[in-house]
Amino acid sequence: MSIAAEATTAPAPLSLASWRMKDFDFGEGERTKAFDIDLGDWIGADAPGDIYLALAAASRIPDPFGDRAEADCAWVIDREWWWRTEFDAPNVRTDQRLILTFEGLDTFAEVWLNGERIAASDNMFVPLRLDLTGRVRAGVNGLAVSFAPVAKRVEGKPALTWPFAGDAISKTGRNLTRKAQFGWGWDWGPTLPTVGIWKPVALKVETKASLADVVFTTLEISPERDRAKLRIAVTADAFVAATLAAKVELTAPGGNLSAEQTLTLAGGVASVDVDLISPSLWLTPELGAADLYDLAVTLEADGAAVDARRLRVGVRTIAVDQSPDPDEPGATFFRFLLNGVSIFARGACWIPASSFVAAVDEPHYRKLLQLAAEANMNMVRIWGGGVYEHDAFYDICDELGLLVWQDFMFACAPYPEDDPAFVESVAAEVRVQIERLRHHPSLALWCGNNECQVIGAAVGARELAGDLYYEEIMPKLAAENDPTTPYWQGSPYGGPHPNSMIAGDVHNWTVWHGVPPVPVDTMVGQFSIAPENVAYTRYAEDMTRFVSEYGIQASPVMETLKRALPEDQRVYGSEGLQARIKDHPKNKVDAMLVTVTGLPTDLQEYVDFTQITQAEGLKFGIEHFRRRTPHCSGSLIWQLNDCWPGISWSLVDYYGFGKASYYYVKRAYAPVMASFKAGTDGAIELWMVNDHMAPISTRAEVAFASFAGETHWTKTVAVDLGPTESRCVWRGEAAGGAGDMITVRSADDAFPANRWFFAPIKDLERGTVTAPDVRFESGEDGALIVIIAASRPLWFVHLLVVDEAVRFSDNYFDLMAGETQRVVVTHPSRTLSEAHVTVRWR
Ligand code: BMA
Repeated sequence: MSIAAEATTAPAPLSLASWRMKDFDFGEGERTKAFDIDLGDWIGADAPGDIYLALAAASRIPDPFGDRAEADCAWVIDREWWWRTEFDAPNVRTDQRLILTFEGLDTFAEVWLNGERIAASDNMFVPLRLDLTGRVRAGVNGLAVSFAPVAKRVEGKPALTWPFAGDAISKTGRNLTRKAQFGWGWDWGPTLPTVGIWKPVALKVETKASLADVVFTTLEISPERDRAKLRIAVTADAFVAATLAAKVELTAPGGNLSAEQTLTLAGGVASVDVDLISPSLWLTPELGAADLYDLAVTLEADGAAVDARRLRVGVRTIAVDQSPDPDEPGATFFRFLLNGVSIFARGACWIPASSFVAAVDEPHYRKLLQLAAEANMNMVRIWGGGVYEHDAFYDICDELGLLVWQDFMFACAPYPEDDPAFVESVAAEVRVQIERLRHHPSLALWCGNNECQVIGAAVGARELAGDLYYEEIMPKLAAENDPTTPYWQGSPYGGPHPNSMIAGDVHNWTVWHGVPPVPVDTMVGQFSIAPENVAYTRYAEDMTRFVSEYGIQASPVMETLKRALPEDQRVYGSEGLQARIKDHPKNKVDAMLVTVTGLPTDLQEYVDFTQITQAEGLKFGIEHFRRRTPHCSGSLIWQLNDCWPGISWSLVDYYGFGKASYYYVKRAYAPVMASFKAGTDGAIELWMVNDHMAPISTRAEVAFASFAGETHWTKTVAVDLGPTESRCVWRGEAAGGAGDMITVRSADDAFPANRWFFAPIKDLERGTVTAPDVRFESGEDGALIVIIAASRPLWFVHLLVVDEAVRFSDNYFDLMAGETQRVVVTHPSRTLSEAHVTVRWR
């Protein structure tokens, strides 16, 4: 997405995709008949679309992501907005009806047809379906949607807040609205609460009946995985008496028809069970291919086709094993079983990919999710403060074999339980989202919320306002509408305390925020961020079952700062830079940096030092959590992406540039991974983990060397690992100092190289750093090969290209003395040359 600064010229003709909009004082729109007045000074807006983007395109506001523009946009949310368009009335026979569907209105909306108010909506996550049969007039019809200022709609409602000073919820009342919560500002995002028609609008003439629902379920997969039992259920909504049938066709990945049947619908419903022999299973990448079947359902009324739906579905079962862990008495597992196989979830948390959620399109999703898959991830968690993503998100996850942990959209707040309309609205939202998403094979878990229970416990709330949803409404609706997908009450949740390490999932914010998992006896807002409390080495104390959040903030690459900041603000400590840091205090990162790199003195050092600390810290954490397989069965990093060009915990920035951490994580998430761990009494241990379903046999070459280029000793270790096994494969003595390192590499490319330093980065004794020899060659299909040869060990070697579409076969790596690395640099459409690439190291 890009924001055009110049005003649009001739406005596009009005249609359900192309509207005009204008703002009014609250109530003024109706008084002045906004649905009828001249459109002369109204500005163009797309549906689905966003008010801020339309305003920026018409030069009414600056680019909202530009330097400190957030404040200039603050007026938008307090205005009443009207959107208008026109449509031609289609012909509607007596056995037909005319249905207008708004997939999503954000948020307090009223719909007007030819000047008459016909409907209202107050939950951006619930579609509005209107039957316009008999209500339209011949010829052109005027359609308008008005959006009231959110503050006017929460005015007078009792505030619901956490009992601690500095609580920002009461001020915004965000928790009294069913609207994306992050819009009111988060500790990684600006305050830009959206308004408008954020999802598609469609007008459809239906004949006799329509398909209300198609449900696809994998009921069972045999232990040998050679048979599967499926159920396909169809519900139709008939509005005239007719004989209904549904033609169901299931096509296997190779194109063969696996099942074909015509079902008679009695009372509008029918279902069929299908037994598949030798099914192509849907698997995560380390287990196999994410095979998809094509399900086509055609609804027939009195023998004629009247409606159709196509779904891409996967044959797979998903469950969460919470049985007792025999090796850690008192603890229970929290591990996903995919087709009965226990997997380690390697992934990250997802936040909306733009503050303007309407504008996130398929290519934007694909870019980010592809990056996640390329970083060896098999799960993403959609965090509860954003939105239920557009369909394309889940389609791409289905294709890539990425499991989705789906939070319901509740985050870090109490939610009203005593307002019947609110309760009803939540129930409708939960039902509709379950119905929309349940057929996706990527869907792994429904989760009640983000951090409501844990913050409630931390602030001593005796009864959590919101439990009605997490404990009653959501589990009931999930069991009724999607019984084969597991439900979990919150993230984190489980055990004697919501953030208990002996059960369920944990958010580890010891590192960064200074709040240890259990027991959480620190009040929110009184975090202890002394360097020794937040050091990333404290991940080693975490004996969690499944860590669903942990992270460290870092600056994006310099190119991103250049795009976001005017030249005079590209200075370490500038106001412009500070405005991109949303966590408090603004220098929180310093406590992380002092023990790792020391504090920066300029912007380039700020970029490098924060990126180094994030990368080293996440590597340390991932290695620890994966060594604990199966006692720990998941690592979801906070956070994969960004909603604007800011400074956050993301691995990939708003534009799509990976930080150093992205490449470190990619290596640490390799399905087969080798890591070192300090043993007791000066010993060092080499651990290996295998996430594949098949055993592996390989050789690990271990070397104890110095930065001066000396090799103290080398050793080859033969390694045999079973499926999903983690084990110490070698233990030895390596009394290294600040000038030494121990390295491991695979003799047969079975796992990425790794190393262990014996001192913090800032204390390493590396002697003189000698520049590498860099050569360029052209590779296949326009690729550029960069050959980097080091005569002395080099660290943090990285390649930069000022284009976020560029991919590197590896980046931000180390080189040993005498080592040469060939990096393949590719671009989807450009041929790259030497002039595009900068090579840096430290
Ligand atoms: C967790 C998340 C987010 C937050 C992040 C960093 O609490 O759930 O709410 O942005 O940590 O503080």
